[in-house]
Amino acid sequence: MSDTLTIALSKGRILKETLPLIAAAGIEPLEDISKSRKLIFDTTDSRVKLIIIRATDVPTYVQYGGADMGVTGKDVLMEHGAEGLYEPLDLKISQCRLMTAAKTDAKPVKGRLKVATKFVNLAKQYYAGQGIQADIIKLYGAMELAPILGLADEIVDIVDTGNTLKANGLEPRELIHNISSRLVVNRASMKMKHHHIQSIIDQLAEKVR
Ligand code: PRT
Ligand code: MG
Repeated sequence: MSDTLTIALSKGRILKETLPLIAAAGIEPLEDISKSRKLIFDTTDSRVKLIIIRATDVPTYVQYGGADMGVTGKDVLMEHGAEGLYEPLDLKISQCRLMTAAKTDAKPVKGRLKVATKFVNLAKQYYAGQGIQADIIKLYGAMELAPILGLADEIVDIVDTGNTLKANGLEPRELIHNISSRLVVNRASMKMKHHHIQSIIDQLAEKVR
């Protein structure tokens, strides 16, 4: 147990870009992750296991030591709070922007602003920082629908090309944060397994550069 290292990877779009990075550190899953229903994978490094979980669960697994290290989006880390996690490396993958967006024909809002988002904490911080009175409505997906159906005046969401907003009659407004995926490490693991973890960080950093 103590000489094996568990790395939590985000399934979905981040995974594809993470696998070539960890391969450069000599870590490759022994079977095709996309063709398996397993959640834990042995790798070409007998001391390293991969777990494949939702991006939003990565900070929690790493924080409680279920995994020693993990990869997830900065948006997820900031929304979670990421208390007790080291964030030693920007992997510069899955880059995107956290933005506000509204209908292209939206009229200025009088009174409190209604904002739909899955990033409730980040949205609260952002509007408070702007001195804007906002009621935040939590959604789990398809935020773009909220302004169209009159649920909200604005959304806070991830934007990459902007095509999704455009296809739904919305436009990006204010940039809140630039986002990329980060390597995170459990604090106790960083002490107990320092040599192993540091060598992986160094190899990833070399590949990112
Ligand atoms: O889908 P699920 O609910 O399981 O989880 P998830 O949506 O968090 O996972 P996933 O794999 O979709 O995204 C994980 C992480 O990828 C995010 O936390 C970001 O850090 C990063 N990322 C990078 C993105 C995008 N690019 C992105 N374009 N996450 C989401 N999108 C979505 C966005 O929400 C919007 O619906 O793509 C759409 C916008 O794309 P454009 O190109 O049309 O602007
Ligand atoms: Mg998604």
